[in-house]
Amino acid sequence: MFVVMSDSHYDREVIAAIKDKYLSTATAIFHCGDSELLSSDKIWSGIQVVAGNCDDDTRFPDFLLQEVEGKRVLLTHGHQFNVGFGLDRYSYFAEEKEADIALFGHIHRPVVEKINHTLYLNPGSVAQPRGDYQIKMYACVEINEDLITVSYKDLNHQSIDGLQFELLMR
Ligand SMILES: [Mn+2]
Repeated sequence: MFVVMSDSHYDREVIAAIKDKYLSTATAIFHCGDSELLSSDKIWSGIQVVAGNCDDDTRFPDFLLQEVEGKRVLLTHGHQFNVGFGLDRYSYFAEEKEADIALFGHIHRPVVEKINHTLYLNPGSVAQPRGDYQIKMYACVEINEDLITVSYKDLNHQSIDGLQFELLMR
């Protein structure tokens, strides 16, 4: 199981709380950018993080590609691919990188969408939710060979109704 959060926008405590809960059990913890913290902050030890459009610190990477539980996981904020207008541009990049799972943030809304052989996942925002779900949230991803389970959680770590997904990836 790995954990994905995004768009914490200065809320350092929420990152610390999620990290404390999962650091010893998760295979990875991802943050999709717009933390507005420094890249040198100790909070990032044990967390993979990328640059968001609101991050002033230019030392965050624009994207990361990491193998987790046998899957190629791509991490980026998404603003550079205009994800607010759909996943077309991001999907070109993700397919070029041969990503199995492509994470992104920026829109502050939960998204789970399979396009071709790649799963696109936005964990929502842990600080400033927008859209239909006005809930601060993050996502837990479980991999069982071809079956991927995505469970969105609120900040009490409870599963959110309507935001539980099982996807068969082939
Ligand atoms: Mn943001």
